[in-house]
Amino acid sequence: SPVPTQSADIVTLQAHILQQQARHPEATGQFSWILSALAISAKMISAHVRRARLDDVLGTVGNQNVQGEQQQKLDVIANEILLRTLGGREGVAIVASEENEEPVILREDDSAERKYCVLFDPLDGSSNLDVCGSVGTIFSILRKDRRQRDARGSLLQAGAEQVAAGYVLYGSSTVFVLTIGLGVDMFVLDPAYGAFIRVAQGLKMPATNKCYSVNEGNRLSFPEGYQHYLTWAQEQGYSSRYVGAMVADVHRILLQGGVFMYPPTKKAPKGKLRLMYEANPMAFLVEQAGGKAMSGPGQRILDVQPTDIHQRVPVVLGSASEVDRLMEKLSG
Ligand code: AHM
Ligand code: MG
Repeated sequence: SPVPTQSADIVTLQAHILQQQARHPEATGQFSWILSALAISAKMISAHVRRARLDDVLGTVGNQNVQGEQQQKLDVIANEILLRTLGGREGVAIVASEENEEPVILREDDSAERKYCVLFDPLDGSSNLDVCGSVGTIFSILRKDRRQRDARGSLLQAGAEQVAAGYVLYGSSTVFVLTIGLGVDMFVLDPAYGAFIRVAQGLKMPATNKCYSVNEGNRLSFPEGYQHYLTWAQEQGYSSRYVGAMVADVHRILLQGGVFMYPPTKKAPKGKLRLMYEANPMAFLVEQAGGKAMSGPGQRILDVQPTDIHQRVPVVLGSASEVDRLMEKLSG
């Protein structure tokens, strides 16, 4: 393809981060380094995801690959990539992963500089890998609370306190979606150049769309209000779309509108999704794109005060009008 002459129009994720940093003269660059660690992690995980099925067959029965190394599951690999890249960044005090029972304290917070906590779900929806389906990485960044000595204590902040959040979708393209509280920006990995290129700024989700995304196999065990909403939506001729990987399902809602939900079920009375690794970062993005994210009537996800870093919450998010309608059905 021809080399574009208007190269000033091409903005990479790195350039975008530097542009944002320049708008904050007081910034030390610590935060920018954290975002760049997430970007390189995304490229590394993407490279592994693209080879997942091949690495499987190239390894032998004893779970060893051709080099005779023990093969690891991709969730473990993704988790280690993030821990390693974030571990090298001065600004990160604590990391917490959906894959680790305990948060990892990287640095004591005794310097004058502000430190951050990074929470992530390294490979969300990883069962999709068996069928070459989409998977993702979700992350959330909080300021380290200096008053808290204990690591869990400094992490237990409501989602409204997030300074940044985003996800990486490993789909037909690798897409990086980010908010630092100034709208939502989207980048696509150019595999030829190895760079994330900005493709959209200030993303706004459509105000409405006749589409819902839910594991409908669980329908009979949803609270009644959800079932009423689904019946109503079907009568209106809504479409149903469900990948079973939150990143892919929320990405569709973000771009096309509609509603995504993971309601309480008999098996999972608080739903399946985790507040700090899945619900909060997605809620921040959705609100920044003009949508809504609720856990129940009157309960904004971002206002939920966490009591445990691994706690679960019911999730309803998407176009404001759809979320409102579902909340009305839930309140009876
Ligand atoms: P995981 O973190 O173990 O991968 O589980 C989270 C995933 C989400 O990506 C997805 O929305 C949900 O589980 C699907 O669950 P279900 O198979 O019950 O519909
Ligand atoms: Mg997950």
